[in-house]
Amino acid sequence: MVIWYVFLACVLYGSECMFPMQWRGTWYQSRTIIDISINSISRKGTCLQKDGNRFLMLNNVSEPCPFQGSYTFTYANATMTNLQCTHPVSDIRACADESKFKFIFKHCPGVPGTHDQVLDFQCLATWVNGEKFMYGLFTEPWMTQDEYRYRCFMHSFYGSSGDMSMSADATCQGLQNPTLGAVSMSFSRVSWPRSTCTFPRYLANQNKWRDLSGRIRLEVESGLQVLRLKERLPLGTMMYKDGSAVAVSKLVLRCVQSVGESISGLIADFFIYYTNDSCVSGYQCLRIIKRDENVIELYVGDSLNSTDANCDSRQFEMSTKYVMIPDVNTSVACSASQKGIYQYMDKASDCTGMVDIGCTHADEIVIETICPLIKKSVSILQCLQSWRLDGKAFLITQQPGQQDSPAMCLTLIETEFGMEVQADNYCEGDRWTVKKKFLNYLLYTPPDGCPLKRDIQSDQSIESDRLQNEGKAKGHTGFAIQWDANIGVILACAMTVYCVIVHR
Ligand SMILES: *[C@@H]1O[C@H](CO)[C@@H](O)[C@H](O)[C@H]1NC(C)=O
Ligand SMILES: *[C@@H]1O[C@H](CO)[C@@H](O)[C@H](O)[C@H]1NC(C)=O
Ligand SMILES: *[C@@H]1O[C@H](CO)[C@@H](O)[C@H](O)[C@H]1NC(C)=O
Ligand SMILES: *[C@@H]1O[C@H](CO)[C@@H](O)[C@H](O)[C@H]1NC(C)=O
Ligand SMILES: CC(=O)N[C@H]1CO[C@H](CO)[C@@H](O)[C@@H]1O
Repeated sequence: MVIWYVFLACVLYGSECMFPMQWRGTWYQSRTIIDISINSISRKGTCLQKDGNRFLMLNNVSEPCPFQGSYTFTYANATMTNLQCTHPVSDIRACADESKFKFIFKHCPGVPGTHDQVLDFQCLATWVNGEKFMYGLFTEPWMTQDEYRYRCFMHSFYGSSGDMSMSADATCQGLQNPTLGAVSMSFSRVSWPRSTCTFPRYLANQNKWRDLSGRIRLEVESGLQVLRLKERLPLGTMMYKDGSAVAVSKLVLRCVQSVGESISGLIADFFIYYTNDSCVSGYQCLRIIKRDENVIELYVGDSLNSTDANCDSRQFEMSTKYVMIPDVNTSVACSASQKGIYQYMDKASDCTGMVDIGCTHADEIVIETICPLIKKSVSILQCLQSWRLDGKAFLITQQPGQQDSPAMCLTLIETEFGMEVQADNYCEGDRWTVKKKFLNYLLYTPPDGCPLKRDIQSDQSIESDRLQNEGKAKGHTGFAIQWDANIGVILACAMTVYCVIVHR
């Protein structure tokens, strides 16, 4: 994950990092413009170290740390004394993001140079040059000067213990071996809780999953004992070389114990050990519901103040819910719903129009909207998943050609008035708890399937003429619309529904 533009020496010698005067300015390089300032090059990063004519460039993008997990450690601050700070012991806490951890240094009474301090650390590079090195920065906001933030480490981890020495400044000078540096630390690993379970096998049918917002990714580690929820950085913040967005771990979930009865294999509850983005670890409950082969719901419960594997429904009342689908770039036929061209009424506005499900393209829904004041608009949705459950059809849809964009879940329910269509983010269109609905339509009459040959242009004008000429709205508690004989007379009570436009 590192992009080092390194013309570099592995062992670094400190010197002021400035580019030669004749380099500075704006340059034209293979059809792009690059700016070179006193110490940075656009698109490459900031100069960290200079060694003769070689420059070590730092880019924001980080690298997994060479050791993972949580440790306790004792340390000596050689700038002050050779005494070890052993009581109390200090800690290294794991964070969800493998490129970060948290140092918790403790003050030992009577040992000079020891202080209570909590320091977040980020690994930027690792290399081997005889000894193993790690380079990174303390990300505490109050540390403003780079000389204090950047440090070099020499480390040696073996089994459940290890040694690491830290440099006195931002260079790697003065590190002699993993037990001899300005600060030297001696580690003991804190093991993860013992696991007696694996997550459901179908999670591994897909390499990666995404949620409907498009921001959250789920990665399943081989062995099915660890799940990683990653959040995609806002577009443009950081990109990999291939142009895909960078996602950072927000939450790591380790299976500890399977709990409760699995209802027909569709609902599974787990007692898990989590590590979150604030480098806090603890226990919580996780419910995984399989809605379809390629559609799962995750309910992540609150942190538990207990190590008892007790996950009843109460643990999920306040939980965070994610609907996940495979993170792939393919669409499916919108087959859960009957194909056809339907007339519709928008229950949240005065707009009406036509919905073409699967006629133009099997994997597409085309919505043509006519509103009193605005001229006709057409929107296209592509089906990513399509399934039926309890007589309802569910379609997860997205605008075509935008893989990372938010997806909507359409719920289609047959009623005596027609087919209710609602859209939301959680496939809860059939539940009363839904707060945000993106659309709420009533579709009329079973269609005659798809026309054999559909000329969209002429169809559009015929349909829109008919809507304008023959559609008559009458007042009723809500309102009722009378259509021509082909369609039949259908009454619809409009409910009070509000429509929230997708934000973010
Ligand atoms: C080591 O001692 C120096 C001088 O007191 C102090 O500035 C530094 O923070 C100490 N290092 C650690 C890791 O406590
Ligand atoms: C991590 O978990 C702790 C304990 O539950 C919580 O207080 C904290 O807000 C969590 N951090 C994040 C970023 O979710
Ligand atoms: C959590 O557990 C600790 C130790 O048993 C107890 O002291 C604390 O009061 C508990 N906190 C809550 C919110 O239950
Ligand atoms: C996804 O599919 C679209 C259209 O087929 C294509 O243009 C795009 O490059 C694909 N994206 C990825 C990441 O494969
Ligand atoms: C601050 C900085 O140098 N950011 C760069 C990190 O790397 C990406 C990809 O190479 C660049 O696009 C950023 O400008």
